[in-house]
Amino acid sequence: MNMNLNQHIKLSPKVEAALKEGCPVIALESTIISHGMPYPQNVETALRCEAAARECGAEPATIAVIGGKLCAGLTEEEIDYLGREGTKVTKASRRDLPILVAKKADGATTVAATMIIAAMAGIKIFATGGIGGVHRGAETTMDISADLEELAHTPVAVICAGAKSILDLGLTLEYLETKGVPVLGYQTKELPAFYTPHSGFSVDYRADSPAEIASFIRAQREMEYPGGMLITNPIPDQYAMPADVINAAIDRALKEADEQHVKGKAITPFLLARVCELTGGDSLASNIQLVLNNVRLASRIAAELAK
Ligand code: PSU
Ligand code: MN
Repeated sequence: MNMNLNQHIKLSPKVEAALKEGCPVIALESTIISHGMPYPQNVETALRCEAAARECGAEPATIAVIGGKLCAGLTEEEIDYLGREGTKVTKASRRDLPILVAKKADGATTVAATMIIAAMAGIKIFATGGIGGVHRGAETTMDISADLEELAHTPVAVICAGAKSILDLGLTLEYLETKGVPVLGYQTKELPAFYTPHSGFSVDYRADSPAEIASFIRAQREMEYPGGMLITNPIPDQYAMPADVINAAIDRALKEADEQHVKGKAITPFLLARVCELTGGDSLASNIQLVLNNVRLASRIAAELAK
């Protein structure tokens, strides 16, 4: 790590020790805490994710920008602060990191920004809920998440539950194909749609075990590919939402966003909050379970990679 970069990065003692010893470490994002879930479930979920990673033998590195430092591994107080502040914290994607560093400010990192900091810290595996993608209507709005570009450039494997149908799933897959990002399904050939295991779209490859996924990641690293990989892990059936209920809520939320002219970085948080309200919290319960499920898979992949 060069000195210029080093001064901006702060690893928690546990993350630093685990990395030094070659023990499994997984990254976790923080926009999901500040902008993805309401308080206090956001903080509870973030702490449960950390505990789940440790139970599976991986050290969790929750990532955020605090006081201008690119942090991998947060204290409970820092997680609580991000959760309480909620959308008052800057939602930080790739473009925001240099500004937050210079201003010594705080930011909750999206999938893109979390990947960047994870790569700087030497963390190869990252678990989250859902990634950003190509929005519906992107052919006129050009609203395509920076998360997709990051997957094309940054060597971190992201475990998610697919993408929500607030996005155009077909165009999201096309974009990833153009950018050369492998998209895997864990024990399935179908792209999961976040709240439900089914989208009707196919992924590129099915992988049946954490060891097999680790072998794909290892090959990608050995070939010195610059980009990452997307591993999609379906929500367990017992926690899935009925498709008609969730689709009705998403359609209504999209219509409201359009009527209220919600744009840019505000749109994903707006849709997530509305879907949660419209389903009376049922979607939040599903969201929490699928994130935990992804953390467990990511930890097992990290353990295989550490062998
Ligand atoms: N999808 C979710 N929950 C989330 C997000 C997406 O189901 O919390 C967050 C992630 O941090 C993701 C970001 O990286 O939203 C994408 O935002 P945008 O579409 O503005 O790039
Ligand atoms: Mn966007």
